Amino acid sequence: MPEALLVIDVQNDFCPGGALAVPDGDAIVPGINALMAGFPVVILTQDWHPAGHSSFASQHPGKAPMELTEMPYGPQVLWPDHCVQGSPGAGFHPDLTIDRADLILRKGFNPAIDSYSAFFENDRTTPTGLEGYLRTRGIDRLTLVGLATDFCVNYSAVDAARLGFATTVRTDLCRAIDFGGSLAAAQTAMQDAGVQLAA
Ligand code: VGL
Ligand code: ZN
Repeated sequence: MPEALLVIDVQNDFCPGGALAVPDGDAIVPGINALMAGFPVVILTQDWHPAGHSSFASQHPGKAPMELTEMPYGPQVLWPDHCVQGSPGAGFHPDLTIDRADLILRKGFNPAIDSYSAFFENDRTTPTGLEGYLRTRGIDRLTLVGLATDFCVNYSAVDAARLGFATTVRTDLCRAIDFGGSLAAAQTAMQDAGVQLAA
């Protein structure tokens, strides 16, 4: 059965100079491009928020970016405005090879719910459709790379493993935001879910 490479959120806003820059986020692009050559299926994800998204601190008076708030679906980190639909920051890093992608999956478009995972929104129940796409194509193994290790890569990998996909994260081709212990927590969560961490 084929294996897919899932490239998470390699977008301008998560790279140096972007609105939610991940340190060294652009350093992984050449390695990801090279890795694509070995996979029969390549899927890209794109964080894709409407302006005024509920995960933006700007929508919560008195709150600053990186503070926590309580949403109907649970705790939510509040972010700087980022990856607004159609903005340059939402675009893929210009050096990322996007032509190899069979599918570009957008997520985070629901104004009321964030979506770190490529499989489920942050209510942990609303599906994005990716599971059905993979299963109907007969894909049962996934390798994940991209940004950020501790948020969208972590949530996507944990969901993938829980759904029964044999899941590997190439940590050398990921970079983390890493605040408040988020990277260590993500590593534990991925290991506990049975995700293979490889470098
Ligand atoms: C991400 C925070 C907010 C990510 C997306 O791609 O890891 N992090 N939106
Ligand atoms: Zn986002």
